[in-house]
Amino acid sequence: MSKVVGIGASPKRKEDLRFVTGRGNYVADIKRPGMLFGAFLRSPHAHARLGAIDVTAAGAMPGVVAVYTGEDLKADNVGGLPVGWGIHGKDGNPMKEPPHPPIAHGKVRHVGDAVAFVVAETVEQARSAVEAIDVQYEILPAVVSVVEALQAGAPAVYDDIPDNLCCDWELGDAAAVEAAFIDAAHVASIELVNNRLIGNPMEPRAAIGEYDFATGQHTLWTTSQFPHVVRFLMGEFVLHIPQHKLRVVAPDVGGGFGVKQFHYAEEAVVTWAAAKLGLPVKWVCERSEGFVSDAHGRDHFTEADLALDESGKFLGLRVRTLANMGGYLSTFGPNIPTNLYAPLLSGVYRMPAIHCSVKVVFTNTVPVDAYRGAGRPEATFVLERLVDVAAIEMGIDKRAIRRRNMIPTEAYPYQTPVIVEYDSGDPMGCLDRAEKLADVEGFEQRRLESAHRGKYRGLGLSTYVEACGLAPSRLAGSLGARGGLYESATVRVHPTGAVTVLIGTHNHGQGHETTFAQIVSDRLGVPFEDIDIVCGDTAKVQFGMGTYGSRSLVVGGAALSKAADKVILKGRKIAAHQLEADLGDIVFEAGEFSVAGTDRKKKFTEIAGAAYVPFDYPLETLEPGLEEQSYYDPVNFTYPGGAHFAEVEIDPDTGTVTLERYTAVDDVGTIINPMIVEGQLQGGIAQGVGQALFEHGVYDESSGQLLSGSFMDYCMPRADNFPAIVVAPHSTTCTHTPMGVKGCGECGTIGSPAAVINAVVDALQPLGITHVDMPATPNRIWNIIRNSRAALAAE
Ligand code: MCN
Repeated sequence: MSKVVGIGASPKRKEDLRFVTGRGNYVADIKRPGMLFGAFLRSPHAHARLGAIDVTAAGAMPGVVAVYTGEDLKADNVGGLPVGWGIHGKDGNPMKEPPHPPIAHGKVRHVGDAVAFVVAETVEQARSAVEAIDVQYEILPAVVSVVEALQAGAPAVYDDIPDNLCCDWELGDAAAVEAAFIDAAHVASIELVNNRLIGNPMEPRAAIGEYDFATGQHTLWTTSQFPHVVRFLMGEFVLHIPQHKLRVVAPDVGGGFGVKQFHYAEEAVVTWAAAKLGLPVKWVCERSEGFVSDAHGRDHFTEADLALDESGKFLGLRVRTLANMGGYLSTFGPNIPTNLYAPLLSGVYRMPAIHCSVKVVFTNTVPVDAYRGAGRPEATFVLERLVDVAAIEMGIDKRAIRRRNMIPTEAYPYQTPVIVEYDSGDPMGCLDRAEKLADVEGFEQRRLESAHRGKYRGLGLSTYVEACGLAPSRLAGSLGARGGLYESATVRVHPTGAVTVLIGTHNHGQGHETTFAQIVSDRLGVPFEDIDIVCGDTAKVQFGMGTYGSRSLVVGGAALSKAADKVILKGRKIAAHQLEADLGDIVFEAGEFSVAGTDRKKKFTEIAGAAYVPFDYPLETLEPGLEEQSYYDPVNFTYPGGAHFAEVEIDPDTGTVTLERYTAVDDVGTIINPMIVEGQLQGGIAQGVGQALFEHGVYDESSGQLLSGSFMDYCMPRADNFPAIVVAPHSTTCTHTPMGVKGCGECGTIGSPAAVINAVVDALQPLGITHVDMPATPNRIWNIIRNSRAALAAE
């Protein structure tokens, strides 16, 4: 039976029936009449000058329709891939922004850089022909590490940027921080690596281009988190197609995790080639190809110092980070290690002074951009590792030092020294609840039991705060964004009262079809089954900014809520006319418009019908129809936060770290769907644990080859790596979002890496260890144990 399903309920996800019954519609599933298939030749070298490219043999192979190189695109005036965010250095100069051709010309800058594109009748023919292209490479020395790239004499990724420095950026008050360090009773220091990650969503990227000569209309089907932004960037800057002549469709997308949040070369190449050939052209990424062509994440080297007084109170934080951008600037690359990183360094603490400098650096690696959490896990990792180091060095309990510095809930709104003002939160409450759920009291007993079996056991804690819900446009603009960051929603009420929502966000696993339907059901009293959520097609949906930065609910949901408000207001006007009452006397509740204090009422369905059959209708003052639209630009970020405990056991004989327990208490504001939020948190935690224990994008230092370029070498976490994860809410209400909601999509990845590594270090603390870099693989841990035992024996 159809019924209203409101906020706070956990119905089954609307979208899951088609997924679990194999009826999803992914780009790879789409077939167009006469469709051709494309394959890319990708550079096997990390850094090389391109000489002659002989495509004669490839072009003559069976089924081959065309072979294109970077020179062909250049000759046709195809532009470079634009960057969506421009930052400025501490000297006031803009970042270096070299061109990023969709297919390389002149030079290749990383293994996997596109060199040519073959179009053939079958994908096998296209792939065979790729092998027959003869390229003259003049191999150049490559540099893959950020530290090396800044050394004098390092190979220059760009001839005109000899120091490889894209931007030398800073935030905060350097003088205040220096003064804090002069007064400090103790300074804790750390040097750490935030390891490179490769997203690997379950569905690899794919794109189909099509051109209709009759209408001059181009269509791109793509695995994207933000089809409207792709339409804008590709149409305006790369292919010079007017917006109304370009349709971008992102149908079902099998996970993005940030990786599908950029405008990629392949999208432009298939769209361009389809128009050249007059036939649709499809490209589907192979898994191994994805390893060297999907944007990577993280890859920082950081030195940081924390100044404390004798009681363990924080006085100041100094952070120096080198951030790897790879061989080209990806769409949001420069924004991630700067604006999404430094403003989060205060965490949930009163930190009187912060200064963060970030050198953003080119190397001969795959471009680096946002990956779930994007900058915020990196900031949390620096801070929460440093707090543990300070606690160990000063002999203060790790929970006590945090409590001593936490922002009390009554101090909100809280202005940090690094731009952001937290509107609400209760970090102490989160920690209290997490401590209980994690049975911290029982830990000592569990440690003894592990020791009894010859194992080391450790307990790690990380608190965190996140800025999400990107973003207040004006603030983002002042920080270098090259576009607004509002969101849009249309509520289309049909004559029967059923509703179609057109929303500018994109659902690729987060359950929007369910949670957004819950919002509408709750607000309009419309049965859950009678509501459809439509996204991902620029021909259907008004301009929207898409899904990333855990923005869909707090920005998109807010637009939806406001559009629903407008529907209610119009409905009240119709009801006032029909019930012959003043507008002020009409109340809307539980799907009914009634005259306050009377039993005179009209159902939502009756009003919807009247809007489209306006016989008894105030036509003099009101247009027929019931469809409302809203664009919502947030006034601030939302600031979810929480406390995560990880408990690990280490086998000293093998170095294997086993995650024994994981407890997360998170403040995500009002919760629309508890089941979906729990799933988001669990998924995020699994990804964060993956970073902490398993995953690492490793490059060979001299050749620039990606050594972990397949699932044989890149270790994704698996279900049997996890205990049952305990997730519990501790919510405070966001003061500025319409429903009091905060984002939740990235929280798990933010708290977990530091919690796990803090647990690993805790287990190894008796050996004198104060830091372990990620990932804490058996090899790394075994070596640490062996070396520290040897050092202890030598003392
Ligand atoms: N939600 C809720 N109550 C809250 C907060 C959120 O019920 N207080 C619900 C939302 O309505 C939505 C889901 O939880 O259904 C996530 O909401 P939100 O925090 O708004 O995040 P987004 O929907 O914007 O998703 C983006 C975020 C990011 S940035 C990455 S990366 C990520 C993630 O979500 N990628 C994912 N979660 C993912 N989950 C899956 N399955 N696949 C991905 O690629």
